[in-house]
Amino acid sequence: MTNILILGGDGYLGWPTAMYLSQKGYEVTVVDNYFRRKCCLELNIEALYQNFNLVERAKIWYELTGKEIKVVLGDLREPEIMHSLFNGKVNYSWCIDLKYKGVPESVIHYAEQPSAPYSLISQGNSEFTLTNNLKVTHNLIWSVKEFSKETHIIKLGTMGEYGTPNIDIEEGWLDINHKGRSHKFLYPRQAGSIYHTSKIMDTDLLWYAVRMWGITVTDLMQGPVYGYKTEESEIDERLNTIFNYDDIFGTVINRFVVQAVSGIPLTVYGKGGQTRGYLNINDTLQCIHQAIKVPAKKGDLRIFNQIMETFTVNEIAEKISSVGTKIGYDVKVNSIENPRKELESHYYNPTYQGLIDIGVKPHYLDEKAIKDLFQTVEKYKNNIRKDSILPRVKW
Ligand code: USQ
Repeated sequence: MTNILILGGDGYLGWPTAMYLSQKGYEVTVVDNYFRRKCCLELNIEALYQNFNLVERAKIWYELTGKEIKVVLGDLREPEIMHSLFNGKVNYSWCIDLKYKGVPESVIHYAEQPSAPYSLISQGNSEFTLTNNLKVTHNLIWSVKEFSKETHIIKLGTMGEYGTPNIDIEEGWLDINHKGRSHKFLYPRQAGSIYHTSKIMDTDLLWYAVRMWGITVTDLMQGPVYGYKTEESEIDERLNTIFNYDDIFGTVINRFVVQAVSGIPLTVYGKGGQTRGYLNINDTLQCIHQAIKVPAKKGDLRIFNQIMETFTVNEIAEKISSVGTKIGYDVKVNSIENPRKELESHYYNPTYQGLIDIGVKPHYLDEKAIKDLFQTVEKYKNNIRKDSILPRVKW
C-alpha cells in the first residue's frame, strides 16, 4: 500500500480526496489546523450544512468502510510539525494502527488560505494569506529536502496565477525567443488578488527547490471548482465535505445555485464577461489520483492546467437560470457592481490537455450536474443565510 499525505485534509477538496484515495487502497494521513472552520466562525459564515470534525469523520469512515484515515491536527507553519510527517516522529491525533509506515510516496498540498476576497479584507488578512501559504510551502520543501527526497509533491496551484493575458495560456511554461536565442521560462504570471499572488510565490519556491535540490513536483493550476457529491460522500451524508456559498469562500457556481434556490437574483459581478476554466469536484479527485499514478519525472517541475471547460460568468448564470426555471424556480439574474478589479471582457484561451493525456476523464457542467446541485441545496434550503450572499469585500 502506498502512503499518501494530505496537507489541508479537512477542507472542501482535502476531505473528499482523503476518502477517494483511502477507498482506492492508499494508506492516507490527513493534516489540518481547522483554519477554515475557525475562520468561518470568526467571520460569522455558515456552510450549507454542519460538518463533523476531522477526527469524527475519520472514525465514521472507519466504521463504515473498515479503512483507516490517520489524522494529525497541527499547524504546518511550525517547521517541527511539518518535519514530523517525514522523519517518523509524527504525533497522530487519531489512528488505529500506530505503527509508522515510512515516508509518504506523494504529498498533496492543499494547506492554504484559498480565498481571494478573504485575502483582501484587510492588511492583516492579506499578511496572513501570504505568510500562511508561503510558510507552509517553505516548510514542505525543506522537509522533503531534508528527510524524504523521493517524495513527489503534488501542489494545488491556481489558474489565477496567469491572470487573463491577451495571448494563449500554456501549461506552465513558455518558450521565449529573444534576440536570436531561446529559453523556456515559467509562463508569465500576473494575479488579481493577494491570494492568487501567494500562489505565484509558491510556484517560485517550488521551482527553486526543483532546480537547486532536485525534488520532484507537480503543480496543478486549478480553476474554480463546483459540486460536493462524490462516490464516497454518497455512503453517508455525515461524510459530506464543507459547502460554502458565502461571498468569501463560496465559488461562483455553488453560489449561483444557492441564490437561485433562495430567490436571490444571481450576482453577476460587472459585465459578466469574465472567463475562467471550471471543473467538477470529482475531476479534482481524478486529477490528483492520476498525478499520483503517473508522477512527474524525478527532479522535474511538471505543471498542468486543471480545468475541464471554460465559461463566462454570464454563461454560467444562463445555464443555472435555465435549469432552475425548468424545475420550477423563478430565477432572476442581476448584474451588480463588480467588487473585484478584473477584466470583464477579455481574450481567454488556455491549454488543458496534459491531465487528459495522463488519463483524466472530464465531467461537464451539463443539465444533470446542475440538477444534482439544485437537489442538494433544496434539501438544506432552510439553512441558507441570505445575509452572507452579497459581496462585502472590495478591491
Ligand atoms: N463571480 C461573480 N459573482 C459571484 C462570485 C464570483 O460574478 O457571486 C465571478 C468573479 O468575479 C470571478 C469568477 O466569478 O470572475 C470566479 O470567481 P470565484 O469566486 O468562483 O473564484 P475565485 O475567486 O477566482 O477563486 C476560486 C477559488 C480559488 C481558486 C480559484 C481558481 O476560491 O481557491 O484558486 O477559484 S481561478 O479562478 O482560476 O484562479
